[in-house]
Amino acid sequence: SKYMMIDGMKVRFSDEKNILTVIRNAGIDLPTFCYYSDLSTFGACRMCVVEDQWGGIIASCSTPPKDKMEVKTSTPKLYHYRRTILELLLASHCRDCTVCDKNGKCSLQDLAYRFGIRDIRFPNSACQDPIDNSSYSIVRDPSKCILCGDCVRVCNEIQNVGAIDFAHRGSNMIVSTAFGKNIVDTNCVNCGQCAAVCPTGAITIKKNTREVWEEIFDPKKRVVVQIAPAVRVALGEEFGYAPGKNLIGKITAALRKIGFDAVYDTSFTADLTIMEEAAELIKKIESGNNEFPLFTSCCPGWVKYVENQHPELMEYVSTCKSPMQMMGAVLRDYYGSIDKEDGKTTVSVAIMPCTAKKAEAAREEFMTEGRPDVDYVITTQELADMIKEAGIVFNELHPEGEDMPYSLYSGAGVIFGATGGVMEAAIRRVVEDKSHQSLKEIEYSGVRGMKGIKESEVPFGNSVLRVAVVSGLQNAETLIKKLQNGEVKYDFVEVMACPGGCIAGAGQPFSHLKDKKKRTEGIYDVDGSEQIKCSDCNPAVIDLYDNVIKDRAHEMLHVHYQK
Ligand code: HC1
Ligand code: SF4
Repeated sequence: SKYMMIDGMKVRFSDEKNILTVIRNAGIDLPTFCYYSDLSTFGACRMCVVEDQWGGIIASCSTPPKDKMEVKTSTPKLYHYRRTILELLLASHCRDCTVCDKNGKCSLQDLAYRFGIRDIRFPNSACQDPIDNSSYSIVRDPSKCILCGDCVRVCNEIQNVGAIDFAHRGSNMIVSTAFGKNIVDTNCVNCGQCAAVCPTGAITIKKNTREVWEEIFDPKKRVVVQIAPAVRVALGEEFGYAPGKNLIGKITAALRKIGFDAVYDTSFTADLTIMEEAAELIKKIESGNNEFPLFTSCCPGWVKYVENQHPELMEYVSTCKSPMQMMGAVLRDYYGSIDKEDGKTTVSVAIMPCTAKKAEAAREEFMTEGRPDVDYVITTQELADMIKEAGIVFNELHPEGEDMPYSLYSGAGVIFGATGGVMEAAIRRVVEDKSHQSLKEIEYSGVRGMKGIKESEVPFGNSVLRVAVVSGLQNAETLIKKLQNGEVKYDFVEVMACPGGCIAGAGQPFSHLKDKKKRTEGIYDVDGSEQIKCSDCNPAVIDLYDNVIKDRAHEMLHVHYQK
């Protein structure tokens, strides 16, 4: 077998694509700013340099391993080289770390500390371009950009959006939108994946915690909150728990301590979504209008993408509101009369793994009498911030149950948080046989797993239901191309903008692929121990239809996007 000599140590390798991976596998934490295994290799930051046996300096991220190759990772030359890079980066960087949104989670700050940088030999030349605060989801601060290009590559390669790119040359180079427009005026879909990979504070997630605190402090307000499926298996990472640990009980306790008046579960309205979406699917199939599939509509990044790049497909996107917006509508309806009685105003907050949900909540279509149905969306990370700010010792909280009636969910509702979950939930709804055996067959039909594009066929009446599941908008684009040139045909397609689905949303704690897999397992474990497996068996859903929605399903649960 092949091996390399790393710092005099024999390290075997097989098909690793670069020596950086071999070195990291050997337990050496070589620093990088611009390397992500699922993006193309850029080789710009030069932090991962190593010395070869002839004293040459090479970037380990862009050098493939060769048999019997010798490298050193820590030499006087490398020590000075890396420190100089850091000093140069810090010289062109706004350094107001104490009030930076990325304070404590910034790779540049971490490495400056790790390498003991205390003074900088070069004058400060940070970019003076203004902060772009125009988006509901992300904030761009060019003075914090180190030109690693991670955001540019994620936006292009993973999302096929290309809202941001390098502009100008040489020392004037910046990351910018086309024509320097505000990000809100571009085709950005608000997925936040650029902020998730940004190593510094150059692109961060827009925070709404200050507004939520003010509402909680206001005695005339009743502040109710809904919590998305994916949040429960990731929030713990901010408090030392392993990824995938379901902490819904502790989260509920924390939300009550923070001062929320009622806690509801978006998994409940995920069940409601399935009821409506399955009905829509069956109606579409029966109508014979089957050239294009029905597409899911719960991911606002995807909806925006269709509006921007494929308006011709908009008519095939389900008219169902997302579970978050369905809950928004249900809660407005429920608290409307209560507000009249006690003179309080109900404020509706949602905790989501997602940054695009902030933009979704602000859409015109989700306003009732000039007010958004969901007033504020905060991310998993922002909730962790609020818990810390309040001084709550999260790990010592005793689990509590959420509030009835809008918190009872089936396993189908909760698996929405993982890629393929909406599809699996819908299949459970439409199959006649809901036995354990049948549900297991659906589980193994190919809808689960982290693959970017999945296909499956399940028995449906006298025929089959042809389905596909995609995550990552580049994958969605690939599928759309195939559909449009007739290569493939489906009845129903689930699309989530973030690779891996909501568990990998940009609002979650920063994660690698292995963490995402653990969160996915965590979500399926919740489903595994639920007694109710199918949305149509959820008694709270049945009750809501019978006693509240009645003939108002169309106005309460559906939307017509009018860009
Ligand atoms: Fe999702 Fe959804 S599953 S979109 O991934 O349909 O954000 O978790 O809340 O609305 O339920 C996100 C997660 C979430 C909605 C549901
Ligand atoms: Fe691109 Fe998503 Fe960032 Fe918008 S939020 S710039 S679409 S990566």
